[in-house]
Amino acid sequence: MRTRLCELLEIEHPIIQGGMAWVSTAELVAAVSNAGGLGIIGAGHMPTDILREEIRRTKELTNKPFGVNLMLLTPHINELIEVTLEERVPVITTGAGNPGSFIGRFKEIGTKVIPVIPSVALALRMEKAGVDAVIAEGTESGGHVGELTTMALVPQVVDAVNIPVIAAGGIADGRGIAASLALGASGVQIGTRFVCATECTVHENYKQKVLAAKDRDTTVTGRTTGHPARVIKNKLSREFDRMEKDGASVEELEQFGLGKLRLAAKDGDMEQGSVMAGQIAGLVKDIKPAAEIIHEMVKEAKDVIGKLQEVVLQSNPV
Ligand code: TUI
Repeated sequence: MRTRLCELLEIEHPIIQGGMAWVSTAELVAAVSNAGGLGIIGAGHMPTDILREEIRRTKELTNKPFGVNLMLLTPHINELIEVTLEERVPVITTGAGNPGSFIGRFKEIGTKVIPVIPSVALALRMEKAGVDAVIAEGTESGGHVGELTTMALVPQVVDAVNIPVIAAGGIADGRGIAASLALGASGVQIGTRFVCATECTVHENYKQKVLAAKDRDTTVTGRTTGHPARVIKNKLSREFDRMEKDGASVEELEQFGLGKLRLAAKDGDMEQGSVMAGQIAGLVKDIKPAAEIIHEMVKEAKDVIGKLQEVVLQSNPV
């Protein structure tokens, strides 16, 4: 299954592992890249020296391309950008903002730049600014989310731009990959499924919470802050809802949210921590090595596309 995205990124399968702060560290990233996908370190609010270590550890564990996700709401984002430039990371993805001001510096050293975009307007601006591809991420995703669904966003972005489009949000198996290709995407970004990869170093409680989640178990908190995030419902999300209903200020809500993702991902606190996951969590049923996840998804996608071709061949000519 080779697409334009595989040529661009020099990878075997058109599958990017979503960069997840506190969740996607060197072990998972290298496992995904070694299996022919593109692993991505989630920089999040990481201290700069830790990000450098993660990058170097990834380089030790794989000689395949990999990436770093830069979360643009991070207070020390400029320092994280410098480290990523110094380490000459092959690919960067960006989230939660517009990377316009620093695209050129990465392009100059040959780093591929792939922003997450929640709308056609931003996709067009990014294409003009010279990015290599865009990730069209629907509101089904875990973490920081936009308004549009993957099903509505992807084909509209595909029609608007001439660069490869990567579909994200609500994809966790081969059916999702086949559907994304049908919408015109050149590849997919998958986060939640990889939380339950053997190599993922997130706290075991987090993996179990994703495994136990059913279809309606996620919710979006923080809409009033302008930075809505999809999480698995728990004590923290109910408390957040209550504060928002009671008219808490943006500052109060942001202060309350500080450190909560780390609390879930590192300390395993499933009640007071922020357990970010996508709506597709209900489809994740087991923990297995990243390579198995990838190979099964690719096989399933090919089978699904084959079956669809049979449906077409068996139907009467119109
Ligand atoms: O970034 C993500 N997912 C994330 S970030 C995160 S950590 C976090 N910290 C504090 C508050 C909220 C989250 C957990 N998960 N996904 C990529 C993404 N980017 N989704 C939506 C967007 C986005 C939104 C607006 C990208 C660009 C954008 O542009 C606005 C503008 O500046 O024009």
